[in-house]
Amino acid sequence: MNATRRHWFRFAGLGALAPMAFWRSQAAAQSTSASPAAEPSAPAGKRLYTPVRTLNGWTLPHRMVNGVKEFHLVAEEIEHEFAPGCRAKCWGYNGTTPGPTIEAVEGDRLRIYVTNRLPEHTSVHWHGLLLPSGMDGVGGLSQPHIQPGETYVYEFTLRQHGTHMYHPHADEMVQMAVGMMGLFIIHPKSAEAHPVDRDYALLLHNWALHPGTYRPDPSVMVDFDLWTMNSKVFPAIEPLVARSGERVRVRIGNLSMWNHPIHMHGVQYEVTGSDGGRWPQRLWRPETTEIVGVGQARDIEFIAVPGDWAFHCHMSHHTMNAMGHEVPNTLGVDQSGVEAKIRQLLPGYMAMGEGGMAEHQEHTDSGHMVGPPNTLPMMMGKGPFGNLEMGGMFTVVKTRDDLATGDYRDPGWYPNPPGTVAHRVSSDPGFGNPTRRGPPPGPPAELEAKPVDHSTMKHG
Ligand SMILES: [Cu+2]
Repeated sequence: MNATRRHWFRFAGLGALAPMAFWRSQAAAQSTSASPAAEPSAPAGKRLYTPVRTLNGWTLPHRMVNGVKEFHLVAEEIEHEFAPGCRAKCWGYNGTTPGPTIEAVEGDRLRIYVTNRLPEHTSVHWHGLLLPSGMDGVGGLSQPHIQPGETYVYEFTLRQHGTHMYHPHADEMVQMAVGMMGLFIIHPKSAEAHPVDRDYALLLHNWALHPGTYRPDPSVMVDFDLWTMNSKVFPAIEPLVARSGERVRVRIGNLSMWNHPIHMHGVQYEVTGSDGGRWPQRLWRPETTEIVGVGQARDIEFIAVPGDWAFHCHMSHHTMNAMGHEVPNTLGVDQSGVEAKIRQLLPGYMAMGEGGMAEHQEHTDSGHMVGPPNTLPMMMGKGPFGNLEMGGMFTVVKTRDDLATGDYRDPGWYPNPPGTVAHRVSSDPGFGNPTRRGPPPGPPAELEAKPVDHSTMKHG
């Protein structure tokens, strides 16, 4: 058997894991969500703070009992949808992953009941909070584990403000890998200087939901295939909506296994806080990308400017959904002679990647590329000008001039003022006289793109 032949078998053996081979697009509609999206009530009269808005998520209601704010978390197995077409059995709190956001004010006395409806023991660690040692939630160290069926109570006074998180400190590798985490936002006890008009919160995570499977794999250490904001992937992540001129804060926590450089287009945001609270203004610094490290929280703030602005992790694989690995690199390889031969071994094989991977979304969206069940295509999402070719940790900041205070509804795509959109001036590859280095370019014919007519393609 020659080397090429072995190459094919290697490809065939990988079967459905090949990145270019087999994904069928499921409904790739922008911004749909099955999770409960509690509407934080608009500030009624004079409020000390703007309630936090957990994208695709919700805030846990509390009740006041003799001056104590009581919350009740239930750790339990849930069914979760990452985006239409991909669901999994996960573990979370009160029906969702991430669990509901706990929101309170510095100085509050809190009583938090935790009921364990999981098949194994758990605990809750209040990540970043200053509290008595016995309330810190490390199973075996600071308290006995909460056994299945049991309810424990935590009680402490909030002595700080900032962006915090909660998660189990019991069988952590498994329990966090399958979704157990939430945000814990504490507002300062007095009104902030430079108050924010919108206060968004995101929790970053990664998942190993192998193609065709239904349970996230907790044993994976680096090679994840779903990269989520609040346990959703693009295009199911809600947009961050704002009115032009509003001050917007985005609180970002990271309980994944990777650091995430969070990049925003259109503004220089300022990094203004963390789980250390809102920093003194002399420590704020302008950035357009901020690494949110594992276990860290970062707050960014900006004054919203009109437009549709990408907001995403800058690790390019973190803005993709499931993909294959260790497959041959076909970039620049003429596959026209081999596709039919490979199909004898692997029915339905499609030669792809010769000129890049952008055509992947065309293949999946047109429906003739069939993938494993319950597995999202690597690239998804439609914009006003075509495919977005994104997945994972990607969403859009949508700023408009005419939104009402507290209106978080998706305003649709940005109506660009006339004359402000990049546009074609030529279809001739030899256009103009650009300064360049290297040998003279080949004749224009070599640069000709080969269009793919997906309406007539038949595969397999
Ligand atoms: Cu990332």
